[in-house]
Amino acid sequence: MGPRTLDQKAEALQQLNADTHAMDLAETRDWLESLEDLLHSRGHQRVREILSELQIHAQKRGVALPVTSRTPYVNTLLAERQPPYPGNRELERRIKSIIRWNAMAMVVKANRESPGIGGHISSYSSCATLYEVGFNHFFRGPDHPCGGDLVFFQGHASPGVYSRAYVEGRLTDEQLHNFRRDLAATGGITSYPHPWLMPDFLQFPTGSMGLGPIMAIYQARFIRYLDDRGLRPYHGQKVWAFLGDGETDEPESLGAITLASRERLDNLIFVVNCNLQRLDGPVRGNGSIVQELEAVFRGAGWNVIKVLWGSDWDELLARDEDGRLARRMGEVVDGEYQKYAVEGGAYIRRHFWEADPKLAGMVRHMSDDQLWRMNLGGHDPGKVYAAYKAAVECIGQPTVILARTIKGYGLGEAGEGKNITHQQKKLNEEEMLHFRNRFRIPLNDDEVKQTPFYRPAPDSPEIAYVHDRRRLLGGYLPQRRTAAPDLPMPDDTLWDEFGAGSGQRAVSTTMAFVRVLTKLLKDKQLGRHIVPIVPDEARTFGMEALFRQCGIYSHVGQLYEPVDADQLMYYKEARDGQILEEGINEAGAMSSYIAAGTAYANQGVYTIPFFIYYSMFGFQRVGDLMWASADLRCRGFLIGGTAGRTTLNGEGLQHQDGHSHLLLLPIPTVQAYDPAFAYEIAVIVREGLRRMYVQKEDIFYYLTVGNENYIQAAMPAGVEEGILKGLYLFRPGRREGARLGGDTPPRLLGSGSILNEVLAAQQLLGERYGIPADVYSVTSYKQLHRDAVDAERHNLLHPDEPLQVPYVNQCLPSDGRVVVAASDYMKALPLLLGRWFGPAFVALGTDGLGRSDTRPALRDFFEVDARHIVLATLVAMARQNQVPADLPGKAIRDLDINPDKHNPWYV
Ligand SMILES: Cc1ncc(C[n+]2csc(CCOP(=O)(O)OP(=O)(O)O)c2C)c(N)n1
Ligand SMILES: [Mg+2]
Repeated sequence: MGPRTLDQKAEALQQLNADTHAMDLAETRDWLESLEDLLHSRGHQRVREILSELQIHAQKRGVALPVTSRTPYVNTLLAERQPPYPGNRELERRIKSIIRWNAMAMVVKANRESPGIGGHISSYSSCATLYEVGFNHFFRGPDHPCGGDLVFFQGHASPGVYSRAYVEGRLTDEQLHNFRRDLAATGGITSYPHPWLMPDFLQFPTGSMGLGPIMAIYQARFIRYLDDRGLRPYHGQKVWAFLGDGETDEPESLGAITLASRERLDNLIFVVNCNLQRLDGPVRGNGSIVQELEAVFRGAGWNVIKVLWGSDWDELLARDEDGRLARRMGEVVDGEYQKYAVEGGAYIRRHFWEADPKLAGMVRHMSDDQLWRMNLGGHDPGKVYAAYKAAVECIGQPTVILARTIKGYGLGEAGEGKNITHQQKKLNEEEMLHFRNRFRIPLNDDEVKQTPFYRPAPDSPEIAYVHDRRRLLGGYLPQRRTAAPDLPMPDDTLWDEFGAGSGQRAVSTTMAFVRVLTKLLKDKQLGRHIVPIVPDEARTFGMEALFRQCGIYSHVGQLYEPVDADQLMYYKEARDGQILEEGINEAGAMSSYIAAGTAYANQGVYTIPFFIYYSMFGFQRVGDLMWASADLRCRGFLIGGTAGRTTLNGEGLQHQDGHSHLLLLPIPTVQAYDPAFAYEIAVIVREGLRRMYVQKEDIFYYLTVGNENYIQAAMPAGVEEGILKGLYLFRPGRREGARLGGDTPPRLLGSGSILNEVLAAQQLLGERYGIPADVYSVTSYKQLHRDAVDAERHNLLHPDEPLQVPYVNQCLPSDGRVVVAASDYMKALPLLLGRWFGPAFVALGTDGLGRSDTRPALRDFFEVDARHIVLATLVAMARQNQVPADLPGKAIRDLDINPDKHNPWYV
């Protein structure tokens, strides 16, 4: 008989559920016991194999398994396997406290004396242990037999780095006192790491977030490249990148992590300081940044080590047999964790532990204060040491350490864990006393008011320990050294062919450049130091012959037979390949360029990068990396291919670069050129090699090259200096037989392939109007502009001395002759020199969004073709009364120009 009432039915159902539940539990227990047996008898590897088999089987039977690359919210490394700590914990704690004090004092003092000068206290406060364990036990200095590690410190944690150097005796009181006062008479130390401002000290500028991580990845890969190519043997040097959890929001931070795992870069270690906060507030208030990053990195194939809980938690976690505590840890969102740091023990008990009576029971014996003080993994040297040790011992994978910390650790009321903490720059007296007490700094109350820097006596155990540790590890860090063996320059004959011109053959400047590069690569001595870098554009630039000649770098060689193996120019990958083919990835390619261009400082060897890319996707796309390369004192050649808004014709729109020469203007170290002919390229590259690798100037070169084929002229005599300075007379107009303007021949200026339009205009002016015009090639507006403003500045500051005449006016005196400049870049580029070109000056350029069409149509549209150059010349001459006033009007009809045509500036 079945149950009759509703109550009875419910009761029966409950009983059934209870039975099923009990069965489930028993079954789960059985499985777990089997697993335990297996683990015991056969070990980890066998357990992994069985689980993998089970997974495959379940999948075959159609059981959808959740795909997850997250593990529970606990430490990755087991407490019972934690290695013993090799250092003196008590001494290290005292040293770290002193470093914390000075880092804080540096910022507080600076802001007391110069309100608004800025600086950061809370970031270093959170990562002090992460740095100190590294300094005491891991970071190898430059004298280590394995070569010094390269450490990318978080830019705004620099007070901590300075403070350690102060304790080491490498920085003075005075320098600390002048933190963020670069211009102080007695010398200061700079806000963010900067190799120009502290050239013997700082290696990597990390002030712009996201660039450190991506540069670190390519740096680690470049170390492999140098080894594989026999340029510098690898002895275990590591690249450490410290970054903030907020910093991982930047696409550059995570955008290249798959390269690191694909290339098995076990010489790379990321340490993400997961203090759960960025500038404004929580990084993932409603989620978990640690879990998110774990999934991302694990999915990308990295070795992920979570360092979340300090040893205070070990015992509780060991008692957590049913995984309740771990589950609870994983439930709490970051915004709530942040609140625990601020609110204290009673709050933690109520909101964390009492969410589950069994958990509440686990900590009943503990006081609120004890609950609050339970340390996090990133503040526990034992946990951090274990993670670093596992990271440096990891083989075949890069490692990321996700370490939980508290932002503003130790600041107490002044900002520990608070949303305002990032901006905290001042501490009042009470807060300072609290800091002193918390870190037991041996200063009395009166001294604290003065906030002195504190360094124990040279013979103190602390100072002895600091020096001992660094001695064992191979010297102090950070440190920047620039000793590299000199490079042999190619024989002068290498350049000869470029002066001869191309005869009857139409050739583009891109082809000419590739020829220069090919010859350099073949040079017996210099060739191997050259690093060609392309972001999937080698064929675009006609460089495919280099694939075979030099090989494409691949650490594993070529594991397949390429489809074009039977052809001469097949796609050859090789372990000693020279070309870095970075894929469609300008940011990565630029990071490789930086690694190669700074190898003289970071690897003790000169390598010469030639990074060739679509010019549109350079300064515009990865401009901040280009700025960073200047900060880094990087040397090398950037080659902007398919340049010029009308020279790259059909491609149109987002590909057409009419402004890269403007975008680079702010970068002081770039020498920029828009060459028209092969010989100009040869002269510029040759000089670049000389200045960067013989004279050792920390500059770099940018050359735009075009894909328009035309006859490459032979080099006129004596123009080298002009090419380098930015301007020279290429073809004077024929004065004899002139009908107009014979006394005041106009000057026509052209650059890149637009020089051909200028030459055509010269011819038209002569043939149709009897006007002799002189044609100048402007190879660089930037060089001319800098020279002119330098002269102007000199004249301003030295009013009693004879006037310096800028180079542009030495060539083109302001004598009333008309100057018309035509460029394939925006008018603003020639207009830079407007003041020096005099009143009769007209700039023609390619302003506006691109269009796809033929070159003649585009040059008409943008008004930079020969006809428009002629018209501009006539108009300017008419204004100067050098030709009849009605001539321009006639010319408009003659030249078939529509005066009411669309203004290309507007779409
Ligand atoms: C590209 C860039 N954008 C913004 C900033 C300004 N900034 C400096 S520190 C910071 C917050 C950093 O947070 P996080 O990375 O979590 O570091 P934490 O200080 O918490 O360790 C911001 C937004 C910058 N330096 N670079
Ligand atoms: Mg942060």
